[in-house]
Amino acid sequence: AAPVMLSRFRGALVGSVLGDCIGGEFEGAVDVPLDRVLQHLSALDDDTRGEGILQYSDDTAMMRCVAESLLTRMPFDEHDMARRFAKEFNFAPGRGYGSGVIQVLRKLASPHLKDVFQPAQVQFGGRGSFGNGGAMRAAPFALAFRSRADVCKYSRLGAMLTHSCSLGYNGAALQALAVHLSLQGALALPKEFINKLISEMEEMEKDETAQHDAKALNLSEFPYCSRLHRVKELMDRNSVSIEEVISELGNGIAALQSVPTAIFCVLHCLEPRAGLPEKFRGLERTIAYSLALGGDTDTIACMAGAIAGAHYGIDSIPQSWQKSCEGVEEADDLARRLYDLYCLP
Ligand code: 8NA
Ligand code: MG
Ligand code: MG
Repeated sequence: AAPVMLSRFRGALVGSVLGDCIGGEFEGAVDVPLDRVLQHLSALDDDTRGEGILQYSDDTAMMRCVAESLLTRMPFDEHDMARRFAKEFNFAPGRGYGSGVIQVLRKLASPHLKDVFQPAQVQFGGRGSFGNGGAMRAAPFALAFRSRADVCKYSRLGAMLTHSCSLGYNGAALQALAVHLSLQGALALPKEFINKLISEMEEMEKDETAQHDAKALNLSEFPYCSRLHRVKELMDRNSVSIEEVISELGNGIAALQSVPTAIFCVLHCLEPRAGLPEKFRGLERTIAYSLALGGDTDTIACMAGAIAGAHYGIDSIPQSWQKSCEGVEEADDLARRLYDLYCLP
């Protein structure tokens, strides 16, 4: 039976945290043999392992700020969200933030700052960041709003607090939309799921700024749409190698090289896959597969974990995995509170 909506909400935020915590092991690794991934995952089942729980990184730290801000200041309060990002960074600066975003977070801490979008706009010579930091924290927007238009609008604004390049904030909107559609059961029809994302991104990428940024970065005219078309092509193929996924879609810290990749991981793992244990259910397969791609593994697994968690629900996530990761209970609580908000008339 399909999971009920509350289970999907909880699965989305818990799945996101698990991807971050479990994926942290391989962040930045060029080559991650599947054996090592499976070893890492089977250690989660071992109660006697002495390593303690896996810590979350910037991905979860900022996702929690987004959720808390949405819960207290619906629909969106940029000052409140910016303040939470700055406060969290000041409280725990060592969570693996990108080198650029640290400068923005320091400026956001200033009580004299009037325009909270300004620090992000001066990044990278005024071009703004195209990193995946807006997308990695976007899942709560998918839970907070009922309409796709609102999910898009507010996830983009939320990302713009640190990522003013359209590749950065449009990547956040793509991730939020993928989680949103998944919550509604849209992954039952994978082709329609990807087609819907393509048509949403066509609208977004028609925008003058998006066209300008794509040109300035030497990308194709509709960068996300063309990646999503590649996702669709890879979906149609019987066998796809890890190397092909990396070269066609990427595994890097840019949103363009990681959000479509995370979406592909979810779609590819809807069915059992050779090399992955038969006992693995969908979310376990998705996270395992995301790690095997290497690169920005915590963030790709975090984004794929949110989309997959929204599809399979909380009950599909092994208890041993949940117990092994820092911040799972808090994420679960945030998801329940967002669900309560969603149920209000
Ligand atoms: P960000 O905004 O600092 O962007 C990350 C990086 O992307 C920057 O430091 C730059 O190198 C590059 N970049 C972004 N925009 C531009 C641009 N317009 N021109 C040139 N270079 C650019 O941080 P973020 O929040 O987007 O973070 C992205 C990822 O990096 C996250 O996964 C986060 O965890 C972080 N990170 C990655 C690693 C790793 O080894 N892969 C390590 C630590 C942190
Ligand atoms: Mg991280
Ligand atoms: Mg990362």
